Amino acid sequence: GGQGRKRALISVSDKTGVVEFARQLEARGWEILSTGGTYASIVAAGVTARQVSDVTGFPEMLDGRVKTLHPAVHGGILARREPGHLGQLDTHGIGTIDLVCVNLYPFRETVARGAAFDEAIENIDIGGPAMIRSAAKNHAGVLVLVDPADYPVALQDDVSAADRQRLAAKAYRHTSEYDAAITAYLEGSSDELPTALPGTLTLNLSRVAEVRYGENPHQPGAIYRLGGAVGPVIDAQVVAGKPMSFNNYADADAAWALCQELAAQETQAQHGDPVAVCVAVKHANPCGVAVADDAKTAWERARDADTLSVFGGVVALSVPVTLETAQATRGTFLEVLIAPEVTPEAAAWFAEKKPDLRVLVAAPPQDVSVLDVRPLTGGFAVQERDARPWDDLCPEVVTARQPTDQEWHDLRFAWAVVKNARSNAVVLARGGVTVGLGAGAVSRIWAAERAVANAGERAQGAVLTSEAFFPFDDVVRLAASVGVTAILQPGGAKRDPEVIAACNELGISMVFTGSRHFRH
Ligand code: 93A
Repeated sequence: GGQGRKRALISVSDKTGVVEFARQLEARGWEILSTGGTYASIVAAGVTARQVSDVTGFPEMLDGRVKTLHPAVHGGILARREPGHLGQLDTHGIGTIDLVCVNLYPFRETVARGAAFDEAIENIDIGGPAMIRSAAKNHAGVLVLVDPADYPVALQDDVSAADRQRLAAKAYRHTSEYDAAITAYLEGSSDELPTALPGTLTLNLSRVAEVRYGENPHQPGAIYRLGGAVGPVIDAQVVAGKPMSFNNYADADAAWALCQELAAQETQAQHGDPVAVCVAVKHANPCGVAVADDAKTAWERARDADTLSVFGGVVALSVPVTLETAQATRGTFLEVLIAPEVTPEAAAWFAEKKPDLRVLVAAPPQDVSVLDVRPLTGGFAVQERDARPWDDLCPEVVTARQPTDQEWHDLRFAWAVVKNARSNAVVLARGGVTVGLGAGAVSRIWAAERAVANAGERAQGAVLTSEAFFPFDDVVRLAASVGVTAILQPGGAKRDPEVIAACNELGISMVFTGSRHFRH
């Protein structure tokens, strides 16, 4: 029976801290069961242990594919700690297992170092996840450990029910992420294994800049750096103008991110010919975006896209700002201008003519993984930033009419803009310039109405993009009534057939991307 010594089963690929942990368990009177490699390491360090094969009565088989998949193991883990189940264990001579310490074959690591298919498959752990899931199911009676960081918890005299449940939840997260990595590999997206977010984020924050106040004068604020990261805006060089404000940082970051994304996309679309992209942002939303052959034209087009909203805006340019471009900003009140370079003449002109304008030279690009963090009272919601490029999509034309080449170009341009606007968002664009934007609307038709009103006459021949699907055909009908000729949206709504039928009836092209881009 299992009523005597407590028993721990230890089977780990990552052997970090395991010897010390086993030693501590032994000192506390635990019996230790272990699989081949783990057994060898802990016994070599002088800790007493028993082989699992000794308990199952079976040797490890099939090159290790079957080591722990046995009733003597799973019975010992899964039995409820009550007479009925314990009696059955006794009948079969099975002892309870009260602690399961397992981490899995290094599948991700094996794939990441470019191993061959067969080796990747061999690194799919079966017995490990089975034990983890068994122990997590029976966490009322069994401790489950999948992370060396949790070993100390298990050495406490009494582990609380809340801690047991937390460890169980962590265990299922561990196995589900493991399966997600295998799924991604087998689906053929091996170079994009989901870099899952860790269970605990250690945030090393250091203050990089002071601001007078936060979003409003009554709110204290400051700017922090995460770890040792270098950011294009937080580390930008301010070559002219007043100190940056809290809102300036936020808007400049948004403007720069979209500007860089579009510049990369448009340069590729032009087969490597350099292009100039200009993004004007107001309150974190793009208000005018344009691509052109040179900086001055890009700026003028972005400005003229919405002459009203650009007032007090934050502007990013993807190419160096020369005196000529600087002078073209005369007559427009701007808060911030950010570019990869500002010539000395341009900087001098700004300093003299627009002393309040903050002129920033963005810090050179760094390979920083960008987490998207939203404040929650008492914490944060954290996700990877939506950095999906156009090439990731499989756009599908769902209408009789195909978009023209120019429309395709505009759809792709407007797609980059709409996914960088607050949901619900609709963007109208034509000839590489946004002509109407509706962002941050609480219904899709309102976003579309805003964009169409913005565009006025310019909607004629424009394309329309939406970051999420159309629940009804109303946006299509509105778009057609003002002369829009092509629409791009994720698709996937219940009424897609009605939406497509409306396009066909009205002679509009529609492209489905299959990819939603909420940004709240
Ligand atoms: O090949 S398995 O899926 N079959 C099993 O029965 C099994 N039991 C434990 N892999 C199995 N394990 C895994 O072996 C554990 O998850 C752990 O990662 C590894 C430890 O093996 P060793 O102790 O021999 O180094």
